[in-house]
Amino acid sequence: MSAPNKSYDPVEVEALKPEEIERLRDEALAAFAAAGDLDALQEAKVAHTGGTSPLALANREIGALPPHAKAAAGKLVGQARGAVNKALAGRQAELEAERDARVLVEEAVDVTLPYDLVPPGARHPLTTMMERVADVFVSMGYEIAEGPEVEAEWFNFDALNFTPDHPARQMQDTFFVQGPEGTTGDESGVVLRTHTSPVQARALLDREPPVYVVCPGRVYRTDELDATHTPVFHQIELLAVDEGLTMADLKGTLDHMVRSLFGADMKTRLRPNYFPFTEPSAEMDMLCYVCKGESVGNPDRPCRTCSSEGWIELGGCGMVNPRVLTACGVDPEKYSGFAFGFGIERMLMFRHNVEDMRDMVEGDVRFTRPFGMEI
Ligand code: FA5
Repeated sequence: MSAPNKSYDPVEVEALKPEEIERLRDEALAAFAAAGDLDALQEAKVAHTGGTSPLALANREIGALPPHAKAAAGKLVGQARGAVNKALAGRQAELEAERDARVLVEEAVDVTLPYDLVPPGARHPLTTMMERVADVFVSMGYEIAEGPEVEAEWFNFDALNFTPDHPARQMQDTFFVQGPEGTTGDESGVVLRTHTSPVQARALLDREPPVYVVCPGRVYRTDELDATHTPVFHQIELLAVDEGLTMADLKGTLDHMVRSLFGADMKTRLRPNYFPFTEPSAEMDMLCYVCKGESVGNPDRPCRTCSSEGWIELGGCGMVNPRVLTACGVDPEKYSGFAFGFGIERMLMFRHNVEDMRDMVEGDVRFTRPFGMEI
């Protein structure tokens, strides 16, 4: 700001002389007109209307004038600043309109162009689910083991301690593969495997203990296709055989699996059951991952996922029956093992609220698309 204005005359203040104010105004108008784009206009705006611009500084000089001189000086500077702001707004509008018109041309989409009519494929959610489960065990050091879907009856039943008259062997449960001409279906000794457990026997015959394998695969049963059953479905089997394994190792492994797949606060429980190839055997349930058990006895908070039971049945498990170890050439005095197996369709149903298992086999992309395009 200038020194005190002794003559009290704004004309004597250099910055407030009318010709100086006009010059500053014209300079600003010329700068705005010359700005070729919005960035250049922004620079000109700061230079000519900012807090340290010459016109702003001139405006501050008014404060030092005596009262009678302030009005005329204020009018002079105010008119100049008004003209500058008006020119700035006008140029801003012009440049924005130019930019919008340019973007419309540059970014135009030709909606008449042909598009890719065949969308890229993705793996079926059952496959990704099965791999996700297998990955949990691979990361713990387990090896993937596979076996044939057309399986010898010996591996599917005998090696697993199914007695010759076990009901599961009957034609109403098992698909028998046609034998040589003149034999009945169930005399061929060949079946479509009814579970992934025969891979247990194959893995033990192929390897020396310790054995840690996970066996994902397709299995077959003579079940009717309905909302909760399909004649062709998927299971995942786990087998560990080593010295000193106990039910505690089985329980810890199951807990680790459900925590990895459903969250850190998950757990499992075991209920007594019977399988010929495990002794003792158990049915394994996992805590309902939706209500975490809070729906039990709580009518205000019903849970559709577990029908308010708090637990979801997952599959079967147990300690490998010593008879199975013996049939596969493993010394049951030295080694013990645990195994478990469960259905992937069932896991997909409750993990993603799928109400009807038939949707998984009908091949309608409206079912698979919400699962994403995982390749
Ligand atoms: C077995 O198959 C045993 N092998 C599991 C096992 C492995 C027990 C290792 C002990 C040790 P189960 O018959 O209960 O058990 O079948 C296991 C799972 O397969 C069931 O829990 C269910 O989820 C699924 N499942 C059975 N039948 C069908 C079907 N028709 N459609 C879809 N899933 C099915």
